[in-house]
Amino acid sequence: METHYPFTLPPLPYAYDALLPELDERTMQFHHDKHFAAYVDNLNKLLADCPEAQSWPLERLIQDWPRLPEDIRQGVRNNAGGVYNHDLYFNTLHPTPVTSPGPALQGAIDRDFGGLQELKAAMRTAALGQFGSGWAWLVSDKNGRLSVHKTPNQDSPLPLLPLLGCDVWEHAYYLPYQNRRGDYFEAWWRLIDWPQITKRYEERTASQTRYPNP
Ligand code: MN3
Repeated sequence: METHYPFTLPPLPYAYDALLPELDERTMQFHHDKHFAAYVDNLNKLLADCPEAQSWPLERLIQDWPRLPEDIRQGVRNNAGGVYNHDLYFNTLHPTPVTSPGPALQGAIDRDFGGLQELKAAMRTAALGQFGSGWAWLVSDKNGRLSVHKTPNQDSPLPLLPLLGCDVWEHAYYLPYQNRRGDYFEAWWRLIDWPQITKRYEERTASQTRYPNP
């Protein structure tokens, strides 16, 4: 992912049918090629006439959108969030996932939740409890302490670092699961790329210089 404008759509890191049977090819095509692509295109259009924000990293756009001109503020909030969230979402799923975190992350999960099944229960509560469109998140603070959150729309938990995000917009699951968000959550959980999440966590705890540090 580019660090600033102009943003381009990263390719899906696996085949469209690679996540079957949990997520089908058509869902992945629409989710990546239409929804994710639209967030990238819309963000670029909004920033095209705003030179002062073209050098801003994506993470700054997500956090400092209230400083932008009023006519693009809400659009940047929605679409910068959409770009960041979907980049994370597709990169934290895997066709043949390793189902357990590495030692550093597992230790933090045990400390902060009591275990992986307790983390899963907290994520499920957040995912199913988000009214309407939004996300459930596993995040790390700057000291490596973990917590679970939910956000509406494409809002981000930044500056808390998102390690893992469950997209609960209907476009993420409606074709295969219709109204059964809980079934989608269980399928999504089976696809989590724990080595990738562990790497993200270790980078976070190794370096506390990430912008902007809470
Ligand atoms: Mn989505």
